[in-house]
Amino acid sequence: MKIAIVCYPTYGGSGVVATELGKALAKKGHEIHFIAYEKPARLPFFETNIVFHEVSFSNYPLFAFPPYETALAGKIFDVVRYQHIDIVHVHYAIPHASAAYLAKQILKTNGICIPVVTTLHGTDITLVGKDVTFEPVVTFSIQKSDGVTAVSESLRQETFEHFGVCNHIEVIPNFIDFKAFQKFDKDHFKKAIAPDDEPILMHISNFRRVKRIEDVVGIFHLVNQQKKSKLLLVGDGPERKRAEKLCRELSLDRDVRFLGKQDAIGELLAIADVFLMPSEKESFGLAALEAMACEVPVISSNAGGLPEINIDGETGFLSDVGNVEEMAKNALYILETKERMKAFRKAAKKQAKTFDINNVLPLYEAFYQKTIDKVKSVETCG
Ligand code: GMT
Repeated sequence: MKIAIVCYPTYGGSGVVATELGKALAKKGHEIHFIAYEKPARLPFFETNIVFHEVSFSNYPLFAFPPYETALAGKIFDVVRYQHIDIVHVHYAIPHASAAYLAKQILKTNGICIPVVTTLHGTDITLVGKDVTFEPVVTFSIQKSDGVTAVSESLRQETFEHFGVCNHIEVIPNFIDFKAFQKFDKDHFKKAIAPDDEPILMHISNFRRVKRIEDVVGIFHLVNQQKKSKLLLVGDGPERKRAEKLCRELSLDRDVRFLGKQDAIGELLAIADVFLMPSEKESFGLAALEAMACEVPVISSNAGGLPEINIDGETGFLSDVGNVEEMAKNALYILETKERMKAFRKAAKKQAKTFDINNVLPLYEAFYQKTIDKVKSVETCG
């Protein structure tokens, strides 16, 4: 199949899922065309069967806001028409789904029927998409997509509850590539961070408000009072400054390290003992799954799709959003004995295995084929 994938080029979330999906499909022989405003972070310099198309345009002084959606629709049109694409798959509804709809209509006037699949990822539904300005456009473009997928059952339900859509939404969960995420041997690195063999707690995110970084610091503060530990914070974003200030106020700066944006996530997770994800909202929690694949138990909130990944009392623990005391208590419980730690690590990996990319990839391929067949049977173009 020739597949155009529209995504954000960012370090985490939907951009990572889209890139890893495209890379895996390319390895299976599909021809993948990425469309984004920058080369996606996890896209290598060159890979067989992969082409990157940058959405770029010269701005004009009249535009206070560059018309990105129009430029994207134009780029989708161009790629589909001249690369003879079979299906367009957009990740994150805003503004990708509506841009794809516009491109689809233009292509129709050129005699080309292009099927469009939209994957809903999280904040496009649970946060940004609910904004009164975006809501009607999100609803419309979901309804007009030929196929819609959501990354968790929770997100699917929330889409039905908050948007007046009645189309079928297929749940295709996020996935993990065990070649990149497994427990690598990084003992020298662990020693450098925790010379006295202190447990290492880790958090990885884009440091947005929704991630509740202050809770991450709060949990660590309580754990550290009982058991000398280290906290590694990976990623960057708007809340980092506040978190740094909080660490200074709590005199934690010697035990907390901010590592900023990192590429080798699997290698960092190799030295972690507990992963923290106390998010306010989390449609899936890909970073938690990556941690589990690296045998790191997860202390998380019970928001959104997290209970679909993290099994309470087995692969880690779930608590109500904001219950920092309970989260700290649970982290200490896991860390209490080597045997307990081992059991949680084993269960985390076992659960992560159910999201192996080799199980999830065929679900996408089948969904593409079903969508192509549906469009062929109902639309007449050219
Ligand atoms: O808000 C983010 O963390 C980024 C966002 C995205 O779409 O880029 O992440 C969402 O998609 C991820 C991949 O499907 C999910 O693992 C995250 O849970 C989800 N984030 C939220 O729901 C907050």
